[in-house]
Amino acid sequence: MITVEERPAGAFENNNQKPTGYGRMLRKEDARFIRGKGRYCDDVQLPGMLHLAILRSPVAHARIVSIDTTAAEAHPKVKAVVTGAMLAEKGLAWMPTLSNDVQAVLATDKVRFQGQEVAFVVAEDRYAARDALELIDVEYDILDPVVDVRTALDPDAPVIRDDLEDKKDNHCFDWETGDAAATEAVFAKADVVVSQDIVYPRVHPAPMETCGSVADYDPVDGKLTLWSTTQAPHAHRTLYALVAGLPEHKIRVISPDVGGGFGGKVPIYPGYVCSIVASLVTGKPVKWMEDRSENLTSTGFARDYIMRGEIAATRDGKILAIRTNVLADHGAFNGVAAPVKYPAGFFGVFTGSYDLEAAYCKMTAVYTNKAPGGVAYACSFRITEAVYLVERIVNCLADELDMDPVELRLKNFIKPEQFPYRTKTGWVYDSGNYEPTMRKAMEIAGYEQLRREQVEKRARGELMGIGVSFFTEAVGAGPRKDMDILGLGMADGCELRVHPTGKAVVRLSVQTQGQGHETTFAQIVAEEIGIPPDDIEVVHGDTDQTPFGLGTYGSRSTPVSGAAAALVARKVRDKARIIASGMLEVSVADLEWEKGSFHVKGDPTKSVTIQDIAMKAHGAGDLPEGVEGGLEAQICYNPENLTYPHGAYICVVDIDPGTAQVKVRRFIAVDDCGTRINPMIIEGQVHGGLTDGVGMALMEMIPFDEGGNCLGGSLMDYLIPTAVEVPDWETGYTVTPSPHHPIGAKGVGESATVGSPPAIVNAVVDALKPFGVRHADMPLTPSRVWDAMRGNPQPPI
Ligand code: MCN
Ligand code: CUN
Repeated sequence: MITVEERPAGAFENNNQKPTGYGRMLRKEDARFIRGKGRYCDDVQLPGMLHLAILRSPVAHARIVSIDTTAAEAHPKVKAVVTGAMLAEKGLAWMPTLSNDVQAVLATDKVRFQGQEVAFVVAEDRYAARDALELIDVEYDILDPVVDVRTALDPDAPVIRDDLEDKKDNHCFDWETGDAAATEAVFAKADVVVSQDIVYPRVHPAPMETCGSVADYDPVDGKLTLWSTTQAPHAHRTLYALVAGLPEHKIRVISPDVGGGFGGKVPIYPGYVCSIVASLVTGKPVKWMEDRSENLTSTGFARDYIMRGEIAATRDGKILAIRTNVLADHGAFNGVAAPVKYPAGFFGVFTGSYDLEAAYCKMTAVYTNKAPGGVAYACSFRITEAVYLVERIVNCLADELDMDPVELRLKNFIKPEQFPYRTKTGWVYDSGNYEPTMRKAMEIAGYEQLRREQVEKRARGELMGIGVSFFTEAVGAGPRKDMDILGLGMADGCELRVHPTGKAVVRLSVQTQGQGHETTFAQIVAEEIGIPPDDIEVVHGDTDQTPFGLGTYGSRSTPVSGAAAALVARKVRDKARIIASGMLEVSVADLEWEKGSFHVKGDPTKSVTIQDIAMKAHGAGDLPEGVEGGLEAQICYNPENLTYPHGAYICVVDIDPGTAQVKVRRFIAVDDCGTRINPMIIEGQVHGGLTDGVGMALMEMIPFDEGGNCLGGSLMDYLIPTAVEVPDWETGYTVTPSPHHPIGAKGVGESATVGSPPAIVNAVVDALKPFGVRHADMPLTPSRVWDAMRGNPQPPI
């Protein structure tokens, strides 16, 4: 990998040493992962554990006439067979989703998507459970499916959600933001208006580990322990308390090592609830683990937006307004989109990084007979779609004005002195300094040289394209006054205990799925308190062991929990200072902190280390008056605002004119996530996100046939990128700290997934300019690029 970056000040004491705070440091958790010692949900084995398999609907839309479970029940290894009707008797057939919708745990009346949960079998082993599924006889009365989102609202379209009272059509929700009239007025006076239909196809997070759970209900003490592949253990626990009616303190949710989440493990899936029910019914621990095709066909999908983007500008390239109309496919149930007040997630930041006069968005979300959509997938809650829209439409404008796409962006960026910047849709960007980030990307890319190379290649008939994108994200949901999930405010707790020997344990409410929290959170605490990161244990993913908080998604861990970790460490340091003043017999004001120790001002020889203080705090002997023993603190952090990282991406592609195959030759990513805790982990996050972007731009899409059959149910049909399809990433960075975050850090986990697809598509469209191509939709597979070259770029849906 090629990395262009200076070493941040203070990152290393010297090259051979580990950082005592921020800086490059190998991931602590990797010691167990690379030795095969990770402990995932499927590794949980309990005595007497049974196995659960789910019978799924083979059709997209049908009334359930009857279910006969007799043969399955007679299977010698089967312990229980449960249907929706049986759950309905206990009031458990439906569950609330995290987006204020309801979803069937097991279908009772109708099935609403192919792959929907219809019944489950609990058996002695996984194979018997699967075999017994085939013995269940379900009679379906097939109904017409609603597959095409464009016709879902037609008056004669079958109503999918007739379970909802008064539901007469397939409307999921309507949402608008910005000022329609003001935007119309600006459009009316603009010299240039460009509009473009843009599709963001349905894709799947496809994590390496599928979803699953092990439920263990102990009828004696009434306690339920649930190991589950969740990104948000505390929020899930509260929901289980609400759904199952179990007291919350008797539920323990453990999210062990998670093999990738990417947003797909935020929702509560029926399977989790089924395993709980199964354990309640059998009195035994019960494991449910999806197979790959179940994961690909029935867990949450992402994107699926059909957007019309319109942009108004002056002839000399001042962008005046952006308007968009979106048709959103949410599938049969609205799983999770974002905090409850934001039905369309944070799509509201579709105004991008530009200073506009007006903006307006109207969205119509509909139900279709597909698996629940709207799930977050490395998206910062729909910012992926917003960034794609604005970065494509700005490129279309550059085309129309015959202006260089970088020049157009530079001309319209929000200026550094305008921050905090309130967008025309009401978001307040905390900080940003866009031009240096853009210039850095151009410098790494050798932008001018690339353009010259392109001219030469074009003259020879070669297809080379250069694509640019610039994004601003909104991550770190969010201020609890504005944001909640089912009434739970989006704050996060953190606890820090320093043991007598000076080693520490920090307990988080967020849950890593590969982001390296066990390392970076130790580094945050280390930076504040001077205990080496290796001496700080990070505990997370267990509701019995960690304070309440809403979990990891929307790149919120660093913005919210990271802030909590820094502040809790400062609290401990404040206490340590008082104890140190007693030890050194000076007043608190006469002490100076130098990472890891306090010394008397003017006399560095008189000092005590944090380890000395920890022993003193727990030891015999007097402490300063009013100081309780121990060295620990806890906090619940409620962010003041979101953080707004940004980045400039440049992609270079070559297209084979004979096969229409796109090759990403170079990709330059300059990210600004404020203060950088561990640059190596940040780069890893960026590399992963860029790879995701290549997948979405060039190969990934989950299509459905007319009958509503999912055509992307295996990794043979749903292509995901490998090392072969991606270039050596070239990364760089700038640092614009967040003014309201205690250490100035912004999130970065989703930045590259958000920012890369438009850069790649812009590059492909740029390469196809000689064919008069103005736009082509993802995924830009060879056949779609071939069609584009022949002037026939049809939308993928
Ligand atoms: N980091 C840092 N300095 C910063 C910002 C972040 O060193 N200024 C570090 C963090 O401390 C953390 C990592 O980078 O170790 C990502 O931090 P952050 O941006 O806060 O994101 P989260 O930890 O909240 O992770 C969530 C984000 C999301 S929403 C998706 S989706 C995604 C992603 O992370 N899923 C992932 N990255 C993933 N990476 C892996 N391996 N697996 C997933 O499922
Ligand atoms: Cu948008 S996917 Mo991540 O928020 O878990």
